[in-house]
Amino acid sequence: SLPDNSGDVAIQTADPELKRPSLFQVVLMNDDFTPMEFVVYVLEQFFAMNREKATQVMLNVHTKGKGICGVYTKDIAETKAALVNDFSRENQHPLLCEVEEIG
Ligand code: NFA
Repeated sequence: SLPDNSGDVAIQTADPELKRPSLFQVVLMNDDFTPMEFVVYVLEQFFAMNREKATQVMLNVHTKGKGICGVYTKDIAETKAALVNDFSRENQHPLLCEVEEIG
């Protein structure tokens, strides 16, 4: 038998505009107590950095006071920051991860 052609089919006429999502930086804050090796471990595990990159970012946070770990959409940035903060708290370190909207 022939295929059924009777169903309604919506035809797209104009270009739908896709708006780019707002971007958010996940930022790590320096403190006096969290061990450097813990910060490097966090950057490797939660932000997929290799040892060299993680060490570079950790030292940047240590000397400048804060530093960017990555740039994501809102939900992903907030989830990453919450996972890092939970992990730091579980390990009794004061390490703080924040989310900042990019201007
Ligand atoms: N300042 C911490 C120390 O001297 C290391 C650190 C780096 C902490 C980056 C937080 C973020 N042990």
